[in-house]
Amino acid sequence: MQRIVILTGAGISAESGLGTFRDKDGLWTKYDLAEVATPEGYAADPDKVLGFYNARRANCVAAQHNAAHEALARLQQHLGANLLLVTQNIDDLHERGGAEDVVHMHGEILRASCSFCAYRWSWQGDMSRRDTCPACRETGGVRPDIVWFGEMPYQMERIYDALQDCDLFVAIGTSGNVYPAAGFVAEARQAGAECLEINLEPSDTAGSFHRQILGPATETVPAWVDQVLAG
Ligand code: BJW
Repeated sequence: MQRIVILTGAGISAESGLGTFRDKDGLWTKYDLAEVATPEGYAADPDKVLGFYNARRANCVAAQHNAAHEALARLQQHLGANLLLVTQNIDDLHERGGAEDVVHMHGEILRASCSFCAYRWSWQGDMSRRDTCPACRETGGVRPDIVWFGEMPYQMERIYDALQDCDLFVAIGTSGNVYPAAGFVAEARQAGAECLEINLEPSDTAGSFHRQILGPATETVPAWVDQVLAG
């Protein structure tokens, strides 16, 4: 059975109504990423950052997973440990679509972390500076469990191990702007994997892939999964 690593980005959740970052109406055209997605931005104005993620959390809860999330869950059920599903997305739409083991390399909006003791736990509803960490009991250090610019993404060792060992690397709905995720295609290719990009349009790293499937994820991903499952 072939070993596959799949990396997803904001494009897979776009048709669920969750905005992307760098498209025409993307989040980074409305917000300054240095203000809302860096530890320095959080230190300068925690209320602004918590408010930004409170709104994102509410949007995420209201969104529905789509046919692309469901198709990848179907593939995971078939391939089991031979598929590593890595997402840059902080939403839980892969899980709601039926996926069970998802690597959230940029964290999760439905989790919190403590700036003082690094404890991480599940979180529902709005977050404020008055919240207390259940582990160290300190108040004022609770933040969304999100990987901001300048912070180390989660589970990098597991991801790089899988990239070294896969037959096929597939990037879905990501623009290839943010590292280290943007470098995964080069890692996988160097290790001998076939590299496939599935996106609305060619990404910034399109030239590093062997081939592309272009179109909306809700159409292209289920069709591609059907092809893989048909052998
Ligand atoms: C569709 C579609 C449809 C639309 N169907 N497709 C200089 C050089 C190299 C690196 C650096 C550098 N300076 C700084 C860095 C490092 C920095 C970085 O990469 N900066 C860049 C801006 C250059 N990276 C970091 O700081 C990271 N940490 C790090 O590097 O640690 C050190 C390290 C060293 C060595 C090894 C490992 C680590 C941390 C990055 C954290 C990113 N955080 C964010 C925000 C937090 C989460 C949140 O608020 O939601 O994560 S940024 C934002 O971008 C978010 C996303 O996960 C991430 C990627 O975006 P994505 O998913 O690609 O979305 P878009 O909008 O860009 O693209 C959408 C795509 O979908 C498009 O292509 C559309 O066409 C497509 N699409 N509709 C199919 N219907």
